[in-house]
Parts: sequence; structure tokens; C-alpha cells
Amino acid sequence: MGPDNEELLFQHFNEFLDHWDSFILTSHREPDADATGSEYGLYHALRQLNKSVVILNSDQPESKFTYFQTEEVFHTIADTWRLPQDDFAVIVLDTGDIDHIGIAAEILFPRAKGVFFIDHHNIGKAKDLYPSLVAPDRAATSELIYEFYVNRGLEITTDVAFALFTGLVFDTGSFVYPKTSTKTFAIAQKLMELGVKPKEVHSQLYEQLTPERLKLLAEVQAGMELILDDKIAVQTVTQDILHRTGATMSDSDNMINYPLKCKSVLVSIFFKELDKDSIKVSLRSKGNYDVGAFAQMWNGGGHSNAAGFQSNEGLDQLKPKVLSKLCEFVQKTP
Ligand SMILES: [Mn+2]
Repeated sequence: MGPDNEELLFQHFNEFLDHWDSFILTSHREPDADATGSEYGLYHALRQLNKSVVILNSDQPESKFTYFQTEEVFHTIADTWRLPQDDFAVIVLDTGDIDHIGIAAEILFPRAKGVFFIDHHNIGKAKDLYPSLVAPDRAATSELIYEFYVNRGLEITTDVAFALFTGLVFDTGSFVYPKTSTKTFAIAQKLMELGVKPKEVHSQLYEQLTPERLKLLAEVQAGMELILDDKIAVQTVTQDILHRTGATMSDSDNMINYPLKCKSVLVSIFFKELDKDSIKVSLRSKGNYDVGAFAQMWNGGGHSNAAGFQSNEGLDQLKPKVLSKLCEFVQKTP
């Protein structure tokens, strides 16, 4: 997308803003650092433009994604009393897919007088249905919000600079993912000039692990097995391990992804013992190893590279059965 085209999109957005006095900002479920950074940025931009504005997401963001806020602005759709009494329009940030918004879409869309999407993803059908500012060549939605401040000549406070910088760092994997551009670095420079300390942002995002989670990680990885010529990685969390480490089951989130960093690993499987006869099994894969189809065989579901199922069998009975089927399944995949 050329810059001229982007300018036109900003013009559409400005026209949209002119129509309403009251706005609700929302984003995808489990809002991440780019979702919250761009929401926080746009919230303050619209306040400067004398608009009334509320942020209502389906889920409360993790605190590491909102550390930059100096006032409480992130609310969930459960706080419906915050819905404006008068007409309002909705601005959706950081997703182009209505299905990713969650319950907020079901409650907000029927009541909204207008809906506008601001996003940087290549996918999502919303741009065919609603007016939008979608720039797939941009590394983060936070970049677009920065450009909006420039476009309207608004003042970027240090808090907002931190928020937008956090979005940039997160969505670019600390300035290395493919969409990281010279524009990204130029924006990062401006935000630093406004007072952002990159080390502080990095520390808030990536150095907040609890000791319990670190101990859990050590135990889970110590128990990891590689089977089928190192093609399948198997990890397990038992109630015993949780007791020993003081961690909770949610502390094991994302640990399934780590083995995929290994060249030879094609499928990562993770067993969670919720209790003695309730086991949750998650699967992740690379390439054409369709773990969604595998999960369906066990009455579960998901996507081709991320899926799962649940069983009422004990870990000792279930695990060998699942692993032998999984080996067959991987061997059969062309
Ligand atoms: Mn994003």
C-alpha cells in the first residue's frame, strides 16, 4: 500500500470521527500489547479532540500489557453501565475479524450507529463490510495510531508514547519480524525522544515471570520427552508438579510452543492433569501436520496447527494410547 492510499484511509477515518461525539473502542479477545497500546493511544487522541470515549474489551488485558496507564481506562464488556446513553460509534482496533472480538461484538455492534476498523493484519473480512483503515504493510496497529496523532497534529504524552512503543516492541518481536520497516524505526525514534525508555518496556513485557512459573517451566521441561526420531515433543503437568512448584495450571500457558523451536520437532503435545480423571490435551504443529484432524478423532477440535481435546480417563491410561495414535498419525502424514 502506498502512502497516498494510506492518506486517503486517514481521510475516511477523520470523516467517520466527524459524524459522532461518542465512541467505544474495542479489540480482539485477550487483548495483547498492540491492542492495548493502540487503544490507549487512540483513547487519548479522541479525548484531545473533545470526544467522549470508553474502552470496552471482551477480556481484561494482562497487567504487563497495561503498565503504562496512569488512569484506569481499560474496562470489559461486563461493565455495561459504561455504555453511553446516547448514540455512539464503535472503533475496532488490531483485528479485521469480527469473530476475534468475542462477546463485545455481540453487545456493541447491534447498538452502534457506526463501526470502523483499524488494523494491520492481512486477513479479516471486516474491511469488506465496514469502513476501515487497514494497512497490512504496517508492523503494528500502534504505528497507525502514531500516524493519526501526526495527521491531526495532536500532542503525544509520555504515557501514550510508552503505550505505542510497547505495541511496536510486542508486534515486531523487538524489531525483528518481517514487517519491521524503516517507518517502524523512525516512529520508535520519535517515541524515544518523547521519553520512552526501551529497557523499561522490555522489562515490563518480558521480565515479569513469577518464581512459581519459572520453577514450573524447569519441571515441565525436565520431564519433556522426544519420541518418533525427535519429531514429537511430549510435555506433562500433573497436580503433583503444581503442588511442588506452587504454580497454577494457567502458569503452563504457552509452554507447549517451546519445543517447536527445535528443528526436528513437528508436533508438540501437552498433557494437563486437571484432576485424577480429567485430562486436557493440547497440540501444536508445523506445516501440514493437521493436529485439528487428530483432535477430532478424540472429540476435540481446533485449527490445523493448534488444537486440543479433553478426556475423562486417567493420565496413565490415556497418555500411552494417545501417543501411539499420534505416532501413527505423524508417520501417515505425507
Ligand atoms: Mn497488532
